[in-house]
Amino acid sequence: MPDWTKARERATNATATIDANVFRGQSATHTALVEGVKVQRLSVAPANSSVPTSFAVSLDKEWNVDKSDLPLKLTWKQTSDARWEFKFDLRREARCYGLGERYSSLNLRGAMHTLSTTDTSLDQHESVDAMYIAIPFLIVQDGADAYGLFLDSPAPQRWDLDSGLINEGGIVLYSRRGWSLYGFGPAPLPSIVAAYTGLTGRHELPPLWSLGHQQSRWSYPDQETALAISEEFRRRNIPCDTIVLDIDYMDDYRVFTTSLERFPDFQAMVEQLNQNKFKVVTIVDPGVKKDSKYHVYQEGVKQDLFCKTSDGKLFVENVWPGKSVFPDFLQPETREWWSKHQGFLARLGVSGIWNDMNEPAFFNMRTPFDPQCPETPPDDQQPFMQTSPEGKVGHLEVRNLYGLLMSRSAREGLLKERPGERPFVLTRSGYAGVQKHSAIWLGDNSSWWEHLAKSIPMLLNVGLSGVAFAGADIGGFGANTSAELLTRWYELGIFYPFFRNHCIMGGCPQEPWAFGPRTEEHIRKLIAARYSLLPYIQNLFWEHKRCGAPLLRPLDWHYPQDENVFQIDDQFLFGESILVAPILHRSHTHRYVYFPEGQWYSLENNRRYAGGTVQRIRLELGTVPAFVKEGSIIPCLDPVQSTAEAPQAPITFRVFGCDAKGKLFEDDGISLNSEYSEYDLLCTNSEFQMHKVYDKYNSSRRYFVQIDGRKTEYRLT
Ligand code: MIG
Repeated sequence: MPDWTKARERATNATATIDANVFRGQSATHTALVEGVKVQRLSVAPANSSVPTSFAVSLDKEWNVDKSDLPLKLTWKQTSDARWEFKFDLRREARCYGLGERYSSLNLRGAMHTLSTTDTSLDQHESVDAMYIAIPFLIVQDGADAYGLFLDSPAPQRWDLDSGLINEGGIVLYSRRGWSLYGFGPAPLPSIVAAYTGLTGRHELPPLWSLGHQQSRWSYPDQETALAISEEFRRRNIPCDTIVLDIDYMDDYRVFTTSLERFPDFQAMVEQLNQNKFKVVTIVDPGVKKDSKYHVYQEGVKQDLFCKTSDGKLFVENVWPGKSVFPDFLQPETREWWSKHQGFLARLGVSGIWNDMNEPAFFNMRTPFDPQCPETPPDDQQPFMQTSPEGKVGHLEVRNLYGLLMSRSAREGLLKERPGERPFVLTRSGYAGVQKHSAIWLGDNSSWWEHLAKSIPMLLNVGLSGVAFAGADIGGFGANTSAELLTRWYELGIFYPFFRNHCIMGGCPQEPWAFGPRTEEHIRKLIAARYSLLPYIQNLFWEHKRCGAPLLRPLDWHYPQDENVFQIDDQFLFGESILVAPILHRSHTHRYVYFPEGQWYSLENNRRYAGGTVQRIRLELGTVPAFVKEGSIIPCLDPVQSTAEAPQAPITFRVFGCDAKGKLFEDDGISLNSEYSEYDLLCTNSEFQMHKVYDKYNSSRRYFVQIDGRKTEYRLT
C-alpha cells in the first residue's frame, strides 16, 4: 500500500513554492467551428511526453492554428510536476452551470467543486462535494452570452467558482500528464451545449422500453418474487416495462453468474416476463471475486486484465463478493474481454445492463483522492497502476474514466450480442462523453423531501453537461418513503428521462401499491400520464440526437431575456412546450409558479394562466404538475400497459390554442438504424394538418386530434 501520510506531508511541504510556473513542455492552441460555435483547443504536454489519448472527445475535425485569447481571459501555469492552476474571469452577474453531477442548486457559483469520482454512499447533503460522476465542463452564462470551458483530463480537478467573492474562477488539476482545454463561445446557451456534445457525443435514441416505468429494489431476492411483482403491475393495471434485478440474483456476488438456489430457472423467468411484456435489467459490478475456482477471475488473471499495484501484485479490495480484483478498462483487451461476458446475460434474455460501484468504489479505501492534498502522489504511491495507450499510469490520473470505460464495454457487448438493436446501459459513474455509452442515475439519494427538490437542479446540470438520459431513484433510495412523498416523487419523476422506482435493502416497500388504494390510484394515474407523453419524449430524444439539447431545461434556455427566470430551479422546462412546477414540500397543497411570456394551460384540466405572472396554484396530491405553452401541439399515446403495445396504440394530438405547432417522430423504437418518419404538426384557425418532413417508417396506428375538448380522427393521406 502507498504511504499516504508521507505523500501528503511531502506535498504539503511543497506548498510554499507552488506559485512559480515550472512548465517546460509543449503547448499549442487550435480552433475549429463546431455546430457554428467557435471552439478553441489548448493542448499542453510536459517535457518528453505527449497529450494523452482522449476517451471523451469523439469528433474528428480540422483544427487550425490560433493565436487569439481563450474565453473568459483564461490563464494557466504548472506549479509543480503534479499540479496545474488555471484562472478565469467570472463577472458578478455571470451564472455557472454544468460540471456534471453536483449536489447544488442550479447556479454552481460561490463554491468549490471537486471532480473525482466518489461513492457518496448515502451521504448526500450540503457537505458532499465529489460525487459519482465527474464532468469537467462548465458553462458560464454572462448576460446574453454563454461560454464553455472543458478541461479534458481524467485526473482529479477542483473548480473554484468564485468562492472568494473576487469575481474570479479557478481550477486546480492534480496531474503529471498533459491535457487539453476547450473554450467555447461566446454563443447562446443552446449553441454551447450543441458544440460541447458535438465534440463529446450524444445519446443514441434509447430503446422505447427503457423510457417506460422501471421497477427496482435491492433486491427482489428470487424468481418467484420477480414474477409476482410483474403480475401485480398487470393485475392492478399499472403500466410498467422493466423489472430490475439488483446484486442478489448472482451466485455469491460473482459477476456473470446467477444463483441456482434463488433463480433456478433464470432463463424461463425472463421468458415469462417477456411474454408478459416486461424486459429485465441486471446489475453488474466491476469487482471480480478473488476465487481461484471462478472462471472470470481465472481468465482475467491468465490474460493479465486486472489492475496491479506498482510492485506488480494484483490489487485486491473488498466489495460485495468479499476480496475482489478490478478489470483495467483502460486496456482495449480488457474492454473486449468484458464486453464478451455481457453475452452471458444477454443469452439468458436480459435486455439491459446496470453498472454500479464503478467509481470504482471500495469498502475499505473509501476515497482514494484526498482533496486536502496539494498535488497528486507519484504514480508508484497510488493505490494501483493502469495501462493507458501511453503506458503505465497511476490510477488517480485516470480514475474518472473508470465508469465511462466500463459502460462502454457493456454497450459494445450488448451490440455484439444483438447487432442492430439499441443497447440499454445505465451507469453510476462517468466522465465527459459518458452519454455516448450509457444513461445515468444520481446514485444513493434518500427518501427525503430535500432530495426530491434537489433532483431538479442536479438533473438540470447533468443535462447541460451533455447527459440527457438521466434520473433519480423515485421514492428515494435510503430511508423509508411515505405515501405522500412517493406520490409527490412520481409527480416529478414522470418527467425524469430515466424513470425508475428503486429502494435500499431494508427500506419499507415502495412499489406503487405499497401504501394502499388511494396512493395506488394516484400513482397509476401518474404513470399513465408518463406513458401518454412517450411520443413527446421520443421527439425530445430525437432533438437531443440532433443538437444535444437536454430534455430537462432551465427556464433561461428558452427565455434568455427574462431576468425573472434566472434563479429558478424548482421548476423547469420539459422540452420547449411543457413547464413543470411540482410540489416539493411535505403537506403543501399549493405553490407559487412563475409563468414566462405567453399563455399556459394546465396539462390536466386545461385551465389557462397568463405569462409574465407569478401565481399561487393548487396542486392536490396526484396532480400532474405541468403546464403547456399556448401554441403547442403535444402528441399523446392512448393508454397502454407496456411500450410493447405502443406501436399499435393510437396517438392523439392535443392542440393548445387555435394556432399551434408541434412535431411527431416515429420509428420502430428498437433498431439502431430504424427507418423513421418525421412530421410537422400545424394548426391554423383550428384547422389541423400533418406535413411530412421524412416518412420512411410506416406506422399502422390511428391518429386523432383534440381541439377544445373535441376529438376527431385524422387520416394521414
Ligand atoms: O453498496 O447493489 O447505488 O442503487 O441498490 C451499495 C446495491 C451497492 C449501490 C447502488 C444502489 C444499489 C446498491 N449499490
